[in-house]
Amino acid sequence: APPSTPAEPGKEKSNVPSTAGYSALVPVPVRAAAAPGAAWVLAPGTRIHTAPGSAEAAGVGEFLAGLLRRATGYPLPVEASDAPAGITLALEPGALDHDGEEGYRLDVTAAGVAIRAARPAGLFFGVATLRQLLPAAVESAAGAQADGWTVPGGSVADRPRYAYRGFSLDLARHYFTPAETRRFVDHLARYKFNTLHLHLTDDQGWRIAIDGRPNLTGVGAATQVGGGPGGFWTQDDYRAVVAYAAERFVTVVPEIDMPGHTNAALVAYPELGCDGGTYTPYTGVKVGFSALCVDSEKTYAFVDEVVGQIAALTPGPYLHIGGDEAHTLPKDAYARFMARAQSVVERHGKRVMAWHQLADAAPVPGAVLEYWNQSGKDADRVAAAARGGAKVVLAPADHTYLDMAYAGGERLGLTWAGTVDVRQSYEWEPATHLDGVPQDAVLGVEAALWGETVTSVADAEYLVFPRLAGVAETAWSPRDARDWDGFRGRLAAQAAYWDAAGIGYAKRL
Ligand code: TNX
Repeated sequence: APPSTPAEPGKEKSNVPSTAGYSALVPVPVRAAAAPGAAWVLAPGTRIHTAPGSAEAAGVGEFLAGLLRRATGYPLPVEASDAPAGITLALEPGALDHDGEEGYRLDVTAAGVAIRAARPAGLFFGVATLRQLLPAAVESAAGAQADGWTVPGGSVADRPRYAYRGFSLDLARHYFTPAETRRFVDHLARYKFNTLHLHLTDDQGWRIAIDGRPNLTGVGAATQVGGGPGGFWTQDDYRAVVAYAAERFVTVVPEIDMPGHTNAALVAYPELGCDGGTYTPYTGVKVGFSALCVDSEKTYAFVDEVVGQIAALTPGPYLHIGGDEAHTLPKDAYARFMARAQSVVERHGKRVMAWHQLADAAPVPGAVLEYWNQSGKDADRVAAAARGGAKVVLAPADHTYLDMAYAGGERLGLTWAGTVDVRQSYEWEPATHLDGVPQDAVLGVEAALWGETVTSVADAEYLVFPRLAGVAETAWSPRDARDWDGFRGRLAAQAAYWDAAGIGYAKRL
């Protein structure tokens, strides 16, 4: 097969493979090697065979078929079968257990494409790799390319470095619909993320319906930054997003931010505050001014109702209770609240996740702290909590806050943690980022898109791409395989896929 070359403008319809190739995969795999001379061609008669007896493997097969049918127009039947076919998705528990829950093997020979894994999640991540070995038109709608669906020969052996690979979307500052949110799930699926953190509530809006609390959505959802109409999800909307994410091996972590960041809830139910009921909708971008009344039982009845319903809607293990920037509360009041809120989460069967300020209270055993500050600030507090058994997800604002502007003087993005260009978002090391945090306490990495300046999907994609790809590699790839010069080249090869998918991205490297 010809060596992989980037797509040339105007050449999209040629038969020359324009895949990123084995040396341009993002995130860079543990091992990948091209087999020069070998190649396989996806053809109108190609079949997809999936591990017999596994509904999940069949689901991965249908996901792949859906994507390929859309681009090629081929029928691509999915059949439960062990027989080698065009594309095989095989489960080999036992033999491949050492690849872990999410690892996979991919082999492309003239006979076909074989993806093998111990678990269905591994098959899905193998499919993500296959997408990057196909011509970029695989990401586009029907009719984009009639033929020439060549996959270069070679093999990949791969598994993630970190178990938690997340992206956080802020629906509260500017509302995103379920359909818009699903589009971000699609982006996560391209880059082997496995967690979608939804910031569902904040001062500017409450975005999820809670039975028995109609004002949360009737009043609390009707605002957003800048004064727009806001919006909210019904519980069915939320369930549908959770299911859509699950089909892509993405777990939803819902966040109900408290005791601060609660102005929208206070406007809806003023009795949740201590100030006797004078709250007005907030559409600015300040933080830290609101708080629930921490010594009122009404507050804990509310927390129990909300956490109980969100827990029941959420199959994933974590429930994020925020806990950031409750600047109006004395430290002991904050700690009292967080102790009770954590016990509510546990009573409803979920594991506590919170921003790293929880380190100032008493994290329950097994709690996950999400570190967000810049330049290692607060490392000592997080390290103490981690030594006490807390786990840590790293979302350092000066690297993985995708709402930080790329550079000075831009319309989009904040700059409180400085500007974050593509290199800055990529070049940092999770294992040693926070002094004193044991390496085995680091559960993973998260990119966060806060919504203060983000008014549309186009705004969001501009901030997210290309930086999301770098966060993906930070979270997935082996430490030794990562380097900026290599990443730059791999990243450049992704642009053709984003163009084909209609993703608006910032043209920066
Ligand atoms: C800080 S970091 C916040 C958010 C803002 C964000 C903007 C953290 C836990 N809280 O409320 O939206 O900065 O970058």
